[in-house]
Amino acid sequence: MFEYAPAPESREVVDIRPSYGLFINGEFVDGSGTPFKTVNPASEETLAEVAAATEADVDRAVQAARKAFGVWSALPGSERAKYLFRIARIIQERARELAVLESLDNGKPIKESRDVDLPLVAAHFFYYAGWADKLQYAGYGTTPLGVAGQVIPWNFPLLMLAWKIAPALACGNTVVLKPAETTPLTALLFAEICQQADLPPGVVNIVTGAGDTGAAVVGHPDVDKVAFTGSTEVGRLIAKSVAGTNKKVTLELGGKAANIVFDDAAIDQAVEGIVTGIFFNQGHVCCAGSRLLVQESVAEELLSSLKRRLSTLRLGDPLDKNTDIGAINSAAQLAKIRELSEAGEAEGADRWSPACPLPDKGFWFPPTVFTGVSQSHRIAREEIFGPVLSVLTFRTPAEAVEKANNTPYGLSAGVWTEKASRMLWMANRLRAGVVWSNTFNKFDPTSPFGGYKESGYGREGGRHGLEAYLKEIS
Ligand code: TXE
Repeated sequence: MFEYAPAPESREVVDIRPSYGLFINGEFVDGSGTPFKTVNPASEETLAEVAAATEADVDRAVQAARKAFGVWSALPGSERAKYLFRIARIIQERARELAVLESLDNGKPIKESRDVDLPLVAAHFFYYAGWADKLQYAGYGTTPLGVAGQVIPWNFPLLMLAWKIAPALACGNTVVLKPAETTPLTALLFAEICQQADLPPGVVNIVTGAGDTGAAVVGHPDVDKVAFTGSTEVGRLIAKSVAGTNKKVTLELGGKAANIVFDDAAIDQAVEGIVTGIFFNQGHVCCAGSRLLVQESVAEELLSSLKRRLSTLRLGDPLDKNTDIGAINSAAQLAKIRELSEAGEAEGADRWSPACPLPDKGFWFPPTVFTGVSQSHRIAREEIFGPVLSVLTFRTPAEAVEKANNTPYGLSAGVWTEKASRMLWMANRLRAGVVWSNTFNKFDPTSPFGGYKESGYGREGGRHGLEAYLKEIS
C-alpha cells in the first residue's frame, strides 16, 4: 500500500518567547494583572506566559488609540492602503511561522492553518486595502467611527483578528483588540508585524487577558465601536452593557447549522461536504454543519458512506501534515463536548465513532456521529462546538425547512441537490445568514457573513463589512 508520510512541520520555524507583554502605542509593555499561561492543547505543555491587562492597562491602550485616531483618520485612503498592503505582504512572507504558531496555540491541523487560515488572513488585508482609497468613489461615507474595541474567540485566532482589524483600519478607525485567553500568541506576532510594517504607534493595540479584560475593552467610555465574536451568553452581556450608549455594535455568536442532503444530491460530494462541515477545525466553527438533515430515502446509503469516510480520518499531532483532526482547544471545551455527548446517549440517540486511538496527553475527542436524534434532544438544539454530528431525517422539502429553522440560531445552512429550482426554493426559506449550495464552510473576503436570531447581528466581510466601521453610508 502506498503511504504518504511527509515530515512533520517544525516547531523550530517559530521563535516563541518565554513571556509576552501587552502591545500598546507601538511597543510591548508590562501588564498590571497576574500573567497567565497559554498551553499547547495537543501536549498540555506551557508555550509562554502572557501579560494580563487590567482596566488601567485597557485605558492606556484606548488613550493610545484615541491619539492615533487623529493621525490615522486624517491620512488619505491611498496612504492607509499602503500600510494594509504592506501588512498583507508581510503576512504572506511570514505565513509558515504564523501557521505553525497558530497550530501550536490552538491545536488545529497544520494543513488547515497553512492552507485555509493563513491564505484567508492575507486575503482579508489585501481586500480591505483595496477599499481604503475607494470609499468615497464607491458612494460610501468616509467618516470613520473612532476607536474600535474588538474581542475575539479562540477558534480562528488570526482569521478573526483579520476580519476585525482589516476593515476597521481601511475605514480610518484605530483598534484595541483582545484575543482569547487560550490563543493569544498569533495576535502578539501580528503586533510585531505591525511594527515591521511601520504602522503608526497606537493604530493597533493588543491587550491580552481573560473575560474581565474583554469587559473593560467593550465598556470603556471612549470606545466608539464594539465588535465581538464569541458565545451567545457573552454576546448578550455585551449587548446589555452597551445599551444606552452611542456605541455601534456587531455581534457574531453561536450556531447550530443544518446541512441538508436531498435524494438527488451527488452523494460522494455531499459526504465530503458533511465531513468539511462538521469535522473541519474539530468542529470549533460557529457556522459548522452540526445537524445533518438527510432525506429518508437516501439516509442509509449516505450514512454508510459517511462512516466509511470517517474511518479514514487521521487524528493526532497538529504539526503532522497528514493530520485531519487536531486537538480540542482547551480542557473546558473538551468537558463541554463530553457533557453534551453523554446527554445525547442519555436521551436515547445512538453514538458512533470510528476506531480512533487518542493520544495520552492533550485534549482529544474522536469524530462522533449521533443517529436516531430527535429535535428535542440537547444535541439537536445546543451548540456543541466540537467534532460531533447529529443526524435527523426528513421526507419533504417543507419538512427540511421546518426542521432546519427549528433552532434559536441562524448563522448558516447548506443544501445538497442537483435541482437549481429546489436550491433557490430552499435558500429563500432558510433563516440563515449564509446558505451554501453544494458546498460548506466556504469563506471569501468579498462575501458578507453574519447571523439571524441568536447568532447575532451586523455583517463582517465584503462591502457590507465596511458599514460597521463608518459613520454614515450613502
Ligand atoms: O466563549 P466566550 P468561550 C461558543 C461555543 C463555546 C462557547 C464557550 O459554543 O463552546 O461559546 O466558549 C471574551 N466581556 N463560541 O467560553 O467566553 C473571552 O475572553 C467581554 C462560539 O471561549 O464568549 C474571549 O476573548 N468579553 C464562538 C471571547 O470573549 C468577554 C467562538 C470569547 O469567549 C467576556 C467561541 C465579557 N464579559 C465560542 N467574557 C463563535 N461564534 O465562533 C469573555 N469574554
